[in-house]
Amino acid sequence: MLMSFRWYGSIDYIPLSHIKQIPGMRNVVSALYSIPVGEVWPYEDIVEIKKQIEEAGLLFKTVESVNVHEDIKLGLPTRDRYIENYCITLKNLAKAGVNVVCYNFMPVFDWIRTDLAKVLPDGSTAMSYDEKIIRDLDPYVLVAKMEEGSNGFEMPGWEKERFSEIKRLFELYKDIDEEKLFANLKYFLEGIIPTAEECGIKMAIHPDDPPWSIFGLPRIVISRENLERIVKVVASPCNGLALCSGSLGSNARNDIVEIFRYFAKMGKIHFAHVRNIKIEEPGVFHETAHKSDDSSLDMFGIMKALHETGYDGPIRPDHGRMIWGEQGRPGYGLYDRALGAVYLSGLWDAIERYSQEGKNK
Ligand SMILES: [Mn+2]
Repeated sequence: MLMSFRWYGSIDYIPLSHIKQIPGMRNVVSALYSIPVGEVWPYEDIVEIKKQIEEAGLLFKTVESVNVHEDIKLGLPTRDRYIENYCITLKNLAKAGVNVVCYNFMPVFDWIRTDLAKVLPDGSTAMSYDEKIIRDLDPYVLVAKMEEGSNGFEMPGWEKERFSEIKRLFELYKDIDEEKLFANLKYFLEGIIPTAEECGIKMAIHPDDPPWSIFGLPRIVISRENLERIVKVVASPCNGLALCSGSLGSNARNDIVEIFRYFAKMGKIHFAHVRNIKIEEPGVFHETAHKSDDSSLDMFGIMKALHETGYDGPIRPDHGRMIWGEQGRPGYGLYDRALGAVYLSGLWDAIERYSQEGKNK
């Protein structure tokens, strides 16, 4: 496995030199954050970020994410132009040595939390989600609340200037159900996978977070059945998953260890996000340390499933808590994610060593 760390480029307050000091850290996961969704990522800009990363002694093999333009998810006639741009971006990334590209297919919103700094018993803070807060909320009331700026809602990528666009998108999605969204994903994959094959990029779709419909918007990357349908709809070694334990695992019906084992065996895991969460009740969960004895997910089981199937792709700790007084981007501080990386590496080393000794007996 290739231990990796997400870095937000030059806008990230965490220097690459600190990331390099995390034991076992080899690869940086990043993106060109200043390019508007749908536009081509210029080769020169990709090379520039790669240069920074390599000068810090790290690799740049993994991109998260090349976001998918809303017109593609909506199936609008303008989608062909955006798919064309997406293919050019893939070619530019491949030319710069990137070989895994993560993306998601969530309508309107990326991941959502209802509290960015829930205080845990040990005094650390973590992001949490409570379906009860979202469930009865009219999207228009939500937008008004966000405009007020008076609550802890996190809608990544939605600056105030763009709130009017949310209203427009909700109108457009009125006619899009799960099947239509799936058909639009299929169209997208048929458009980009031949290019991915040609230039040697493994595409990795990230599960929806949380993995269920919100505000009446369809969500499809939510369960083992749906993941299987997605990897089979366009049969190609380049059509795979960014399997994320914390996202899929917030629905207790998703047996995470089993899902990791199943898709690892199929060779469909192109990128692994491994983190823990604690489900308090259905629809209510918070993020935790990666090693958490009272959490809901079996980290050892996940790592063992990856090891057993010879997983050699990128893996990263995912959201961390805020600890030791660190102030920063919720979920993306340095300290707890560094602890997470080392914990995952420790599990991996132990599994590796144990399996070697077993073979030598
Ligand atoms: Mn994730």
